[in-house]
Amino acid sequence: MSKVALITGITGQDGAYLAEFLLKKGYVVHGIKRRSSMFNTDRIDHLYQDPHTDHRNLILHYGDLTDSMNLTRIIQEVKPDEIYNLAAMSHVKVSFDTPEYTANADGIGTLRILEAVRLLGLKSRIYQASTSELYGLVQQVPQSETTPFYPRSPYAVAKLYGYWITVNYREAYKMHASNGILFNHESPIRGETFVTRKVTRAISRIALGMQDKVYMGNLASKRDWGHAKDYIKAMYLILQQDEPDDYVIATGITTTIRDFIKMACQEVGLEASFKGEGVDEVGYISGVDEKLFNAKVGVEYLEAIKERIKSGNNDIVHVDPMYFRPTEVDLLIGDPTKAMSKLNWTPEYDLAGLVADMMQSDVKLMQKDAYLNKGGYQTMNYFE
Ligand code: NDP
Ligand code: GDR
Repeated sequence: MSKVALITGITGQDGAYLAEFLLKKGYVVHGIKRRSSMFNTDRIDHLYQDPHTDHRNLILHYGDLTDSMNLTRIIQEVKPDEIYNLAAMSHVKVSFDTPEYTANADGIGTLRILEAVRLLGLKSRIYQASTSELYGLVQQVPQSETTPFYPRSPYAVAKLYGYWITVNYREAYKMHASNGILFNHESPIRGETFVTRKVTRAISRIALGMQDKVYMGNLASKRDWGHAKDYIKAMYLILQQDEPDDYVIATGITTTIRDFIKMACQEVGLEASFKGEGVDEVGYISGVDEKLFNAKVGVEYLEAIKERIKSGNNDIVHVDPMYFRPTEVDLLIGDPTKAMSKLNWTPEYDLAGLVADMMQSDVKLMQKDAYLNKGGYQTMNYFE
């Protein structure tokens, strides 16, 4: 008999990778997607199966983490062996604009799932998508399973409730419920308004001459970035353990946003430098490795870039305080020792590999946009 998994947030970055991973392992995968006025299944369309055919192993259900009855009915129908609760309003900055909704979806949403499993008397194992944002204001580094939490956003506070209600249901009702405290993880299908993807999209467009510059927020904050493909494997491993527990998943290496931008530029042969401080800081292209640029971007775009550098019109990054957060998380660096020893988890990608994967994908996407634009078709610009 195939194992049955239910993934909330299946249309998101992690949900899409996890669904593909579990399908390859022979699972029947059920996913909860939200009703939207437009199609919102781009990331899983390659896994889509016609609902009119028999023997599907990927089944989607309409639902929402704010709707208890909906969640309880789906869990009752599906009777999953494993539940991966990945759905969330996951943008830290946006959570300051929508704090109540974030608390409802990210905090109480977790309770709704735990309580549904308990009331239905199921033995489903539950994975809760906890986050390094719980650490917030720096108490100690590197951050491990024993580091105190100090959340710094409505998102992190909601996730704090999700974390502790998961621990509480595990202890109170002996449920197999675990937290993965995942540090930032990215990929070519990362949401476009998170910092890494915003950068890899913008640098690709700048290299292709489709955009002049990009406006960013705090360039000094530091993040421990891994690849989502590695991190979803940890989620799976956590639910395969005999005993439920909580694990930090991280790389142990931290990098500033500024250095991430430099790495993204380097990937396509552009040398980026920064001058100034705070809101006056500016990033500019100071050189080009022509061979690399031609290979990665295209020889037809080289002259324009060289001209920008020569003319001094070479600023590509400006700071706009609109992207600052009312309270920031300055430094994240995780200690994955427990996951490495107990789960036998090891990431395959390092940061350079992640940047290369994202840049390769975004350059290709933007080349397609450039081609469409030339043909007279308007493509989407994201300046958020
Ligand atoms: P995404 O933002 O890419 O995906 C979030 C998913 O949740 C989407 O499928 C979204 O649907 C869905 N969703 C949002 N609100 C609701 C709701 N009210 N009801 C049902 N579904 C909803 O996030 P990631 O894939 O990056 O992250 C997965 C989880 O892991 C999230 O809980 C996130 O907070 C957490 N996390 C992420 C980290 C990261 O670095 N990526 C690190 C640590 C934790 P739709 O597609 O319709 O918007
Ligand atoms: P984060 O990710 O808040 O860590 O949450 P994000 O990529 O949004 O920000 C990381 C850091 O970059 C700084 N920054 C900017 N961020 C955005 N989005 N846009 C900008 O223009 C910009 N400029 C600078 C931010 O201030 C911040 O310091 C992510 C989400 O996936 C959460 O759901 C998850 O829980 C955590 O990672 C771990």
